Amino acid sequence: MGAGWLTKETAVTASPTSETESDLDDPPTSHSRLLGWVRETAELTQPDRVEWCDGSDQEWDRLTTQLVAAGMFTRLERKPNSFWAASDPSDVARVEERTFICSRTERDCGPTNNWMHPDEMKKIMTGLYRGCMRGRTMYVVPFCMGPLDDPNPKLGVEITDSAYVVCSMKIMTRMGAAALRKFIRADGSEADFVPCLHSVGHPLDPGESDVPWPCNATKYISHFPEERLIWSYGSGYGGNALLGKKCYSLRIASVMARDEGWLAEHMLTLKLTSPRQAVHYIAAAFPSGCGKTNLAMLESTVPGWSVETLGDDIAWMRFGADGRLYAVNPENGFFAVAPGTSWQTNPNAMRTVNRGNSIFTNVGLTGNGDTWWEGMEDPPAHATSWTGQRWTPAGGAGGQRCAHPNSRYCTPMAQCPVIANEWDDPAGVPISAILFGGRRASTIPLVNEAFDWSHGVFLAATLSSEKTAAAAGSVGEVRRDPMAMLPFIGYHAGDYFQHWIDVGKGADAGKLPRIFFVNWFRRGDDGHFLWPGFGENSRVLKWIVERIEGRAAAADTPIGQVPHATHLDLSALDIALEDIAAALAVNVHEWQAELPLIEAWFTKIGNALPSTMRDELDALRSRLASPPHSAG
Ligand code: OXD
Ligand code: MN
Repeated sequence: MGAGWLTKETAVTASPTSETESDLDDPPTSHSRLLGWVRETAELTQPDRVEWCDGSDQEWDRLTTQLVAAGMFTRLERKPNSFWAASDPSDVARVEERTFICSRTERDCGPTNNWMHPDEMKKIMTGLYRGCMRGRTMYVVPFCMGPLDDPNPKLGVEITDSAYVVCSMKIMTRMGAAALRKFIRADGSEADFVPCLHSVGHPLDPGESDVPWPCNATKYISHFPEERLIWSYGSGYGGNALLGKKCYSLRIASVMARDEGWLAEHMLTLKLTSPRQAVHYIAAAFPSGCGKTNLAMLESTVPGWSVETLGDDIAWMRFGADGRLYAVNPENGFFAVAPGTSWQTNPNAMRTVNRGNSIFTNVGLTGNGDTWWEGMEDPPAHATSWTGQRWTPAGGAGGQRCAHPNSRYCTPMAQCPVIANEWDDPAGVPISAILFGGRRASTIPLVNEAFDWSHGVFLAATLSSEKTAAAAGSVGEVRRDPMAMLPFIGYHAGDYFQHWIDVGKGADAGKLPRIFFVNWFRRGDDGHFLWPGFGENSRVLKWIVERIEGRAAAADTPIGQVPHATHLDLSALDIALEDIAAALAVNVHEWQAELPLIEAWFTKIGNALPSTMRDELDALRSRLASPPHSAG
C-alpha cells in the first residue's frame, strides 16, 4: 500500500490481486491534480481498497467474474461474454427531480433545472460521501469522450464504488490506460479533465454481506458547471451513474460548448448514401425513448439508399476550417432502451448485441440463458422477469412485464454491423441536415422543413413530446423538450436558445445544416399510427436529402415547408393514401391551440428568452391568421 493513498483506519481488509497492489504502490500517472483528487476522495470515502482501471480484457474478466459471484451479474449462455443484471426496483431510470445544476447563481441555472448553491450542495454531499465506500473498492476510471486521437481530447476520470459502472464505462467510453496516457501532454504538461465522483451510497459494515444492487434512497446527481465537476450519489443506474454520458457529454459539455462556440447535443448521427453514391450526414434530436437508436441503424426500404451509423445519442458539433458544421460522437457504445427492439424494428441492434460483449439490465432472462423483452419476436415459454419473478407469455403474477420499460442493453459501437468507417475519426463528419422530433399524437406533421436557421431554432426550442419511461415519473404527459435537451442543458435554457441563434449568425448561411422537424408518432382519430415508421422512415430521409440537393418539392404552410403525399417516394408502400395525407396535414386549428402552450413555455423561460424567439412566435401567429392555400 503506497503511503498516503488511504488513511490508517481504512487499511486494506480484502486481499487484492497483485496488479492492484502494484497499482497502489506505484500509481500509473504522475498527473498531480488527479493524484491529489484520488487521495482526497479515498480519505473522504474510506474504501477498503483503491484500484486504477486499465480497461484491459483481463480486468473485464476479473470484474465480471466477481460480479457473477456477488449475484449482480448472471452470465448469459446464449450470448458470448455477456451478462444480465436486474436493478433495485427503486433505481430504474434517470432521476430528473434529483438532478441539480449548481451554478454560482440561480439565474445561470434557469427555470428548467433544479438549482442549489455549490457550497450548500458540496456541504450536503460531502456529508453523504464521508465513509460511503466503507467495505468496498474505490475504482479510478480514466476515460476519454470522443476519439483518443483528437489533438485536444476531452478527458474525464470517474471514481466509483461500483464494478458494474466500471464494466459499463469500458463499453461506453474509451476507458483505461490508453485514455490515461493522454493526461500528460507531449510537452509534459498536465491535461485538463472532468472529475466525476460516483458512489452508490451503500457502505458495508465489517462482515455485512452485499445486496445484489446496492443503492440509496437518497439520490443527488449534481453538476458544478463553472468548475466542470460532477458528483453523483445514491444510484447505480444509467445516466445517473455512467457519468461520461449525460452528465459530462451533455450537461457539462453544453456549458463548455457555450463558452467555446460549439454545440453539445442529444442527437444521433447517421450517414446516408444515395443510389448516385452521394453521401450526406444527418444529425437528429429526439427525446429519450423516441427511437434514436432505431433511426441511427435503420435498414432502408427504399432501394439503393443505405444508412450507416455514427452514433445514437450524443453529437458534439464544431465548425471546420471549411465553414461546415462537423459532428463527433463522444461515446464508444450504445446504452439503448431494449423493449421494442426486434428483428423487425431494428435488426442491426439485434445483430450488434448478438455479437456479445454486452451488459443487459432489467430485461427478462430466459430459461436457456438468453435475454428477452417486450416487443421482441418469439417469446420464451417462461423467463425470469426483471423483478426476479417467474414470467410466461400469459403474463407474470398480476400481468407484470418481463422487462422494465426503461431496461437497457449496453453494447460496443464497434461491433455494430453498419457502423460507418468514420465513427472514430476525430475530424468528425460534415452535417447536411439536423432533424428534430418528438412523440406527438396530433398537430405535428410527419416532416416539415424550417424556412431558415432562426425558424429552425424556434421549432426546436418549442419541441414537445409525450414523456417516456427513460425518466422516472408520469409517462404520456406532453411536455416541452427544447432540442430534446430539457433534462440535459447545463445552464439557462434562454441563454441556450441564444447560443443556437449565435451559432447560426456566426456561420456562412449557405453552409449551415438545413433544419427539419419530424413526427413518426402521429395518430388517426381511432388511435392508430398514421405512418409505419422504422425502416419506412428512409422515405422521409430521401425527401430531406432531395430537398437539400434542390430536387424535391414541398408546399409553403404557416409552420414551414411540408411535402404533399405525392412529393414522397411511396413506391411499394402498402398504406392508405389518406393516412399519409393525414400524417402530413397542417391543421390550422390544431396549431392555433398550440400557440397559448408556446406562450406559456416562453413565459416560463422569462426575460432570458431571445427576442428572435418572440419574433418567430409573432410571425407564426400571423401566418396562421392568413394561411396560404395549401394549408387546411
Ligand atoms: C438515454 C436517455 O439514456 O436519454 O439516452 O435517457
Ligand atoms: Mn438519450
